[in-house]
Amino acid sequence: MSAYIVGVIVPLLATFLFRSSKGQKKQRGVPVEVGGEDGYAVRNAGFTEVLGTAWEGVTTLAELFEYACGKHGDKPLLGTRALISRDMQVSDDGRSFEKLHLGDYHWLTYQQVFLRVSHFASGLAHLGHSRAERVAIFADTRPEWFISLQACFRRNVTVVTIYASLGEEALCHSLNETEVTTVICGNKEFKKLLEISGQLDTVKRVICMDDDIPSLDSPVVQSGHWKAISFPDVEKLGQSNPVDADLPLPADVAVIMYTSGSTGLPKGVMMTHANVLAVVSSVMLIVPGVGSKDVYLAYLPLAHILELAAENFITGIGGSIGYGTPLTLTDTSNKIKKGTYGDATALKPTLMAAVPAILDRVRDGVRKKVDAKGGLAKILFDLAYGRRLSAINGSWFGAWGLEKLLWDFLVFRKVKAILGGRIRFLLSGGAPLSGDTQRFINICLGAPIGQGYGLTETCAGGTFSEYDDTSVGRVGTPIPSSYIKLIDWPEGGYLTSDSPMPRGEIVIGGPNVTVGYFKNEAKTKEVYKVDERGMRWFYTGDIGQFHPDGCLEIIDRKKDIVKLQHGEYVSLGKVEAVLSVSPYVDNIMVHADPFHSFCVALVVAAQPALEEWASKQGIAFTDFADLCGKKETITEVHSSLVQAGKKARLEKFEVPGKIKLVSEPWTPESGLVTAALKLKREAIRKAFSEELAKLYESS
Ligand SMILES: *[C@@H]1O[C@H](CO)[C@@H](O)[C@H](O)[C@H]1NC(C)=O
Ligand SMILES: *[C@@H]1O[C@H](CO)[C@@H](O)[C@H](O)[C@H]1NC(C)=O
Ligand SMILES: *[C@@H]1O[C@H](CO)[C@@H](O)[C@H](O)[C@H]1NC(C)=O
Ligand SMILES: CC(=O)N[C@H]1CO[C@H](CO)[C@@H](O)[C@@H]1O
Repeated sequence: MSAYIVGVIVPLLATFLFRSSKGQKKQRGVPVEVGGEDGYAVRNAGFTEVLGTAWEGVTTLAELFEYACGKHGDKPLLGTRALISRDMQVSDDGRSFEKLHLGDYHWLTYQQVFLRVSHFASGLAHLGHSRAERVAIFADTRPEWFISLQACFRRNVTVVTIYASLGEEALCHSLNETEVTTVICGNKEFKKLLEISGQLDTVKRVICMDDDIPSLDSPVVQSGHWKAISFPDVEKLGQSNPVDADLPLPADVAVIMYTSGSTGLPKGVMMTHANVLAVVSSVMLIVPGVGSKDVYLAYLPLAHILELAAENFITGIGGSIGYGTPLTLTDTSNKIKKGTYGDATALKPTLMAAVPAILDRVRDGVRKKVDAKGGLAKILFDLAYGRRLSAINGSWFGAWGLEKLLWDFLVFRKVKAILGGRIRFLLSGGAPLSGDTQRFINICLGAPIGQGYGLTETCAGGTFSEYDDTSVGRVGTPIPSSYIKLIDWPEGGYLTSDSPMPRGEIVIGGPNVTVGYFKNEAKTKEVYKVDERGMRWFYTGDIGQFHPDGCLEIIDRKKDIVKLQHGEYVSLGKVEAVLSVSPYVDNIMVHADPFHSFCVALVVAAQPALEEWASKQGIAFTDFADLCGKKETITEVHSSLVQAGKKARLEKFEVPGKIKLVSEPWTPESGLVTAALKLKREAIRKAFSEELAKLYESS
C-alpha cells in the first residue's frame, strides 16, 4: 500500500516543483524553392544542401564497410546465439510447437568479419561468378546475409534481394528478370528453389548458408546443372585463392530490391551505392548521440530497405549487431522455451527497428498483462501512465525528471525489461504507426520513437520524426537528403492552397531517390520524373499535409479512394484505421465499389476477445470458425465497428453496412498482406470474391 501512496503524493509535489514550461514550437522544416511540377516543397530546417554522405571520403557502401573495419578493428560487430536445445511441445488441442533454448551472444569482431567478407568475395570469384552477373540473397536475416552482401559490394556485384516469404511465381519472376547466376540461401529456401528449378534457366550455383544442404541427390544438382556448395566451403576456397577487391563507384547499382507490391508481380527497385549511403547518412544525423557503444537488435527482413539501411548505419558508427528473430524476440515469444531468455533479454540492445505491427503486439501484450493482474498493479499502472502522458504534453526531458525516475522505478522498469531494459531509441517504419501505440511505447519504454516515412523507391528516405518531437500521428520533417513536395490532386479534393494546411500528393526528391524499376521503363516513367535542374522526383500516391512547423502528416492514399454509387468518396485506409480500434478486429479490409451505395468489410476476428465475449454470453461453439459464422457474433462485431465509427465521426456511408468474419489470420505467407503487413487489396479481393459478392447480394 505504501508504494501506492508515494505514487500519489510525489506526483502532486512534483507538479509544484517542476512545472513544465511549454517552450516555443521548434521549426523543423522550412519551405524551399525547387524545380519541376508546381507545388509546396519543404526541406529539413537544419540543412540547406541535400546531403550525400556523413563520412568524409566515403562514397559507397563498400568504402563505408572498409572504413569501419579499419577504425573499429577489435570491437564486436556481428553476434548470434548458440542453440542449446530444441524441444517439441504439444498444446492442449494437440498442435505441436517448436521451443528453443538459446544461449548467450557470441561475437565476431569487425576485423574477423572483414576477413570473412574478403574470403567469401574471393571464393565467389573463384567459383566463376563474374562481376557483371548478379547474385541473389534469399534467406532470413542472419550474419551470413550481411557477410554475403558486403562481399558482393567488394566485387562490384549487384545483389538482388528477395523476401524469404515471397510466393513461387514472384520468386521465379525476380530471378528470371535479373538473370541471376548465383543464389545464396538457407536450406529452407534451397528446398523452395529445387521445386521450381525447371523454370530457372540462368541459375548456375547455389550457396547454402546451413551445413545440411538438402537434396544433393536431386536431378538438377546431380546432372551438374546447379553447383551446390556450402557457405564455409566458399570462404575456404577464397582463403586459399585470394582475389583483389574490385570496388564499385557511387553510381553503380548496389541492390535490386524486389518489393512485394500491393498488386501484380513484384517490381525490382534499383538502388545505387549513393542512394543507400545518402539515407544511411541521414539516419546518422537523426538518431541522437550514436556511437560504438550502441547495440542493435536485428530481426526484420534484410530484404527490407529499413533493415538494410539500419545494419549499414550501425556498421558505419562502429556499433554491434546482434541477430534475433520475430519469434524469439522476448522471453514470452512463441518459440522461446519457458524460463529461458528471449533475444532482447540476452542482448540488451540500445537501438531497435520495428514495423508498427510488432509494436502493436508489444502494446497489446503489456495491456493484457496489466489487466490480468488487476488490483493495485493496474491502478498504479494507469496512474503512472496518465501522469506521464500529461508530462509529455509539457516537455519530454527535464521538467519531470524526478517523477520520471520514480515511475520508472515503480512501474515502467518492468515494461522496459521486455526489450532488455536499455532501449534508448526505436526506429519505426514500413507503415504509419497509430498515435495510440506511439504514445504507449514512448511512455512505457521512456524512449522516443523515430518514425520514418519513405518507400523502397526512395530508398526509405523521405521524412523522419526527430527524437525530441513527441507529437503523435505525424511522420516528421524531410530527412537531410530529401525534399518533400505536395502537389494538387483536384479529383481527390486536396489542394496546396487548402487551409489551414497545404494538402496534396506527396512527391519525394533528392539523391536518395532511386534510379527506377529494373527492366520496366514504362512504370519508371510513370512515377519518376527528372526536373529541369536534374533532380529526381518520385510520385508516391500518398496524400499528405504539412503542419506549420514543417512536419508531414499522411492523411490518405490516392488509389484507396473509391467513389460510391451516389458520388460520396470513401477512403478505405482511413476507415480501416478508425475501425481497427475495435477489440474484435485483428485485421480489416473495407471494400467499396461504384455500383453500391454502401461499403462492406472483411474482418479478421481477434480470437481471444471474441471467445471471451462468447463465454460471457454463454454461446457454445465447436471451433473459432464456427463462432465467426454465428449471426450473433457478426452482430456483436458489427455494432462495435459502428460504435468506433461514430466515435471518430465517420459519415454513415463510410461505416461498412455488412461484414464477413474471417477466422484465419492474414499473413505474408498466405500472400494476403505484404511482408510489412500492409493489405494486398487485390489479392484479398480475389481470395474472398465470393464472400464479398454475397455481402452485397443479400442486401
Ligand atoms: C561495376 O559494375 C557495373 C556493372 O557490371 C559496371 O557497369 C561498372 O562499370 C562497374 N564499376 C567499376 C568501377 O568497375
Ligand atoms: C522464367 O524463365 C523460364 C525459362 O525462360 C520460363 O520457363 C518460366 O516460365 C519463367 N518464369 C517466370 C515466372 O517468368
Ligand atoms: C495533451 O495535449 C493534447 C493537445 O495539445 C490534448 O488533446 C490532450 O488531451 C492532452 N492530454 C493530456 C493527458 O493532458
Ligand atoms: C543517382 C543520384 O541522384 N545521384 C546524386 C546523389 O547525390 C549527389 C549529391 O547530391 C549527386 O551529385 C548525385 O547526382
